[in-house]
Amino acid sequence: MTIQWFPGHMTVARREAERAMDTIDVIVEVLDARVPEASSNPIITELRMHRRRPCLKVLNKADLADPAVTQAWLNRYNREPGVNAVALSCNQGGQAVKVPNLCQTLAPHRNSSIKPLRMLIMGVPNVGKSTLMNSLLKRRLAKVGNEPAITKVQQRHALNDRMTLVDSPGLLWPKIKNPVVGFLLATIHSISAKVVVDEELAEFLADRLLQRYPGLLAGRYECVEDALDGAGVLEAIAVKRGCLTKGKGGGLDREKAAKILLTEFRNGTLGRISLESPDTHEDSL
Ligand SMILES: Nc1nc2c(ncn2[C@@H]2O[C@H](COP(=O)(O)OP(=O)(O)O)[C@@H](O)[C@H]2O)c(=O)[nH]1
Ligand SMILES: [Mg+2]
Repeated sequence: MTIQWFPGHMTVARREAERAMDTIDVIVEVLDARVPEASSNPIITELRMHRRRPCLKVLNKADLADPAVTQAWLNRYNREPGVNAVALSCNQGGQAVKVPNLCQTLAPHRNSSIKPLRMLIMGVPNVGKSTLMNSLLKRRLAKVGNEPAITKVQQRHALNDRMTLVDSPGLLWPKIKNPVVGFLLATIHSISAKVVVDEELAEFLADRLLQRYPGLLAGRYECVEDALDGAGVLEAIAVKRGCLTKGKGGGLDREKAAKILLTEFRNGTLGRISLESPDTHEDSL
């Protein structure tokens, strides 16, 4: 699977991001803590390196990720020059308030009303950029939704008299060559369901879960002994949850089972799960 697309607003978003970087001091790159590397957009890295902008990596949705793995990612990112990393759940009361101070340490010279600290929020779709923005501004400005690409315009807001924030639309890169990265992005709903088939995606997820968290699968779906691969896991879910296709002698409804697995992963019902670790991650190019 090579995911290739050129939706107009993504191209525009890249150009706008490039321009926005000229007039900001720190990039706040929002990542999904369950897949921090797959949700790192190589275009953002390229643009910030080129413009020499420091970066705060926010590993968001940390409530859904495996805490030990998240810590390993933080250690790794905090070793990179010009980078700070923090794990957060932006949707939980007040956690986001740490963000401006962490940005300030990356650009200590920008701390007055004449030279305010200018922060730019970036990231792929659905990682929680609008949620972070709203939490910092303590009001509902940006639309929040568990669907890709809801934010479409760039907006600048004053946080206080020494700090400003710019929101930017979800930015993906035009050609995702590594199929695993494509699947990981679809798993966190960064790529829309129209591009990837649920059944194929759920099978990929089940395979990964068998490798990384077999105990969670066994506990929830009682499926480890007879399910040795992803397809087997989906069948076991279909049996356990009574997913049957309509009609005479109805067979197992694998699509319904796929949706159950995806939903229970995405909303955390299955447990706290990280789909990649610093020593096993995929190359996002
Ligand atoms: N569990 C969890 N969900 C979150 C968190 N932050 C955001 N979300 C949810 O993730 C979805 C996408 O958030 P949104 O802010 O619209 O993402 P954006 O596309 O990057 O702007 C929404 O359903 C949010 O409620 C978090 O820290 N934990
Ligand atoms: Mg948004």
